[in-house]
Amino acid sequence: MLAHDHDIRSDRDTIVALSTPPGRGAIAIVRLSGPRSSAVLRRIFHPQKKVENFSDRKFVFGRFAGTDGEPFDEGMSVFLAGPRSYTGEDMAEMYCHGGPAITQALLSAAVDSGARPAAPGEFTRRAFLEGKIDLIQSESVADLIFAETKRAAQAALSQLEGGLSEVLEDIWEKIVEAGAHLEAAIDFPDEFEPGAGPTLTGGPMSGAELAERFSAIAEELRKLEESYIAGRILREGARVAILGRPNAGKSTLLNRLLGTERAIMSPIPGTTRDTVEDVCDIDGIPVKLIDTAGLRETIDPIEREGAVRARRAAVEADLCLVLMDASAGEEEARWAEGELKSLEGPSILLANKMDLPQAKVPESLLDGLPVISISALTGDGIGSLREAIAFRLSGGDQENRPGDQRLLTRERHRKLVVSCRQAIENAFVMIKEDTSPELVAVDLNEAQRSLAELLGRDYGDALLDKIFSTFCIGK
Ligand SMILES: Nc1nc2c(ncn2[C@@H]2O[C@H](COP(=O)(O)OP(=O)(O)OP(=O)(O)O)[C@@H](O)[C@H]2O)c(=O)[nH]1
Ligand SMILES: [Mg+2]
Repeated sequence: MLAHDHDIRSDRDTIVALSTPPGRGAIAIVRLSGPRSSAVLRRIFHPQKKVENFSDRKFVFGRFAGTDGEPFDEGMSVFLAGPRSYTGEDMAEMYCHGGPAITQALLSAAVDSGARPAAPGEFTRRAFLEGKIDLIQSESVADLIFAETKRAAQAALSQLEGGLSEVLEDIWEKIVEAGAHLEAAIDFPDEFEPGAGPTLTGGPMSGAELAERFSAIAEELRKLEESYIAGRILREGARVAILGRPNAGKSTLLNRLLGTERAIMSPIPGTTRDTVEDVCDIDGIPVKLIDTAGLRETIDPIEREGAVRARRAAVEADLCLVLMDASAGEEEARWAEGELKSLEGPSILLANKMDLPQAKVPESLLDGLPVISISALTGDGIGSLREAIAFRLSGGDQENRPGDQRLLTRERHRKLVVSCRQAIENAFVMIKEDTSPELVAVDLNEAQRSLAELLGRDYGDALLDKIFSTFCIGK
């Protein structure tokens, strides 16, 4: 089904929802969208000064009343005529006092006047169906609301403003252009030479030129794919586990990074027995830090279970901080080295307790492995550690900041970019092997189909249900 192939507007319900959080607050906002917005508004809102019609975008002061005419609150209302509104339809916003009894009465009054309660994300779904925003932009509305840090919000905002969509539209155009050249080859097979065939700018491309185009497009798609790790981490947050032997200072480091005394610290080895987690903001990235039990050979069943949990935390982490006590001598350093090598995912080696006079990072270790020297106790080196964590979690790529507009942030995006890239790569191979243009065109169509789904030019109700069900009601 294509987005704009039928008029979905005429027979639409008018929907109503509380757009601010439930509970008590100074003000609550109830929104209406749909063809009867103005009629519903006029039934339940009575302006202090008589206004014939609510003029577009003009705030009016008055009283809210039920269909029985009994007022129950006073406040402001504004009418927003479509298509220049969020949903593209006629809308109204009512600003009442933020108490549950009032908002409930207002919602009931709206329903009694012909509106129906909105489903989660239904306002944004309408904005999408009206062609105000594409699917990626719709998703970014939810990302903005759920953003845990300012940087995550900035990345979502840039997607809402069309940053990622523009990149994808540009790739779409390139595929369409290549397709047109291919069509020319299909229509005029004997003239599949540069300069011949129908009027394409510069004439149809040769097979070699097309192959070059395909490889450039595939490269662009691959870069986008790589951005997914950083994008996902920004949207969902990263898991960072702290690993080390007992007494290395893991809990002290956790507390230092969090800025609170979250975990118990003590000179007794084996203090932490279970994992302890909390969230902090590291250079704009939402990071869940996980303190773990010290790793050592033991017969104590509780400590063993602690170690199992520490290992699990390491496997599930996006980044591991391997902490060694730099004052504990060579053996500790050898342990850290072995640990680091056995970890499969990204990791950072830390030498702790550098404030102690006997602390030393063995030279042999420095040769091969980068190590950051810190004191979890005094806070020395913590700034560099935060930078290193942020750098690793951004995929080592600081280029796109602060907008991060080219980041893929959802698995849905990644999957479709991968299938688009694979189709383009197939096309590349086929053209290199002189396969008939008709077959190459099949792959180009496939590539276009993936992008169409990504941008929401091609969608099914199930896809929309899945995306918008995660939204708040009233958005
Ligand atoms: N001098 C110094 N002492 C530290 C530093 N970091 C931690 N300590 C001390 O080392 C001891 C152990 O610290 P914890 O943070 O409890 O160590 P841990 O790694 O969590 O230990 P377990 O939970 O037993 O595995 C405490 O007495 C801390 O005060 C540091 O940077 N310098
Ligand atoms: Mg501990």
